[in-house]
Amino acid sequence: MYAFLPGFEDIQAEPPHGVDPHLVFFFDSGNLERSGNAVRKIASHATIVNVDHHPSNSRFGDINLIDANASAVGQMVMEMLDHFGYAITPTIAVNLYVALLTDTGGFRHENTTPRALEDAARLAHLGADPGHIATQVYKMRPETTLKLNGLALATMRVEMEGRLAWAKVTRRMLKEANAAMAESEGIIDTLNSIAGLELAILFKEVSGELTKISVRSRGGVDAAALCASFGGGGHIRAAGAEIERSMDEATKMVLAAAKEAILATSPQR
Ligand SMILES: [Mn+2]
Repeated sequence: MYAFLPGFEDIQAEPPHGVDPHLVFFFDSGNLERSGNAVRKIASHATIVNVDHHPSNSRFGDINLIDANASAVGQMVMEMLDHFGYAITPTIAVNLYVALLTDTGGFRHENTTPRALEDAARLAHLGADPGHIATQVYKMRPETTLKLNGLALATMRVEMEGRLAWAKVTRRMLKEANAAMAESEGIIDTLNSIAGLELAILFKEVSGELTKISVRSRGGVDAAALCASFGGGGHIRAAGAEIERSMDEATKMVLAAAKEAILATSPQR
């Protein structure tokens, strides 16, 4: 999906062999775990710079730059480039624009602030093409993704008089749709488009003992707090967690906690 980004081919999942970095930057990572396997290869003598906008950031760096008011970490990178006097080239502008576009849900989430739109306009002036980028980001889905969406949405349940909606993605569905789990990314936002909804939850069956959840809140529930009670985190409106339980067990636990959280807030309508 993001292979069109200039420089994408230079990204490596792990540091090259024999390289012992003394300075490591983390971007948009609320905790060390979220950064994957490569983290284990970073020696303890390395200086870690943690650049993030998640309020729940665990401040794992030696230097922590946390701006919860930034809509995207890309904006913080923009500020850093300005501060240190680096020019924003068209290549950089495209990458930063995509950061802003995707972290604001296509300029639709609550974090679509005047500053986000101003930064986006500046990046458009500097060489990012909004129409072209939107096509690359939002209109390049393989058929398998839509097939998986259809299978998952068929499991949708709406409860609590329309306040809560949830659905599942199982390994069986992945097989049937010939899709990868990463293709389930947009399903939670489709759930979250139901009129009057307060909380949307998607359960993803990674294995028999591991279930991932994605949560979106438009009501009084703090999605990050709900996910934190299952070892996860994120933003108030969008959060997630990885739960070392089967799909059935995780579904029961999370739905019970979600209903309790919804009842603890006053109805939105
Ligand atoms: Mn982000």
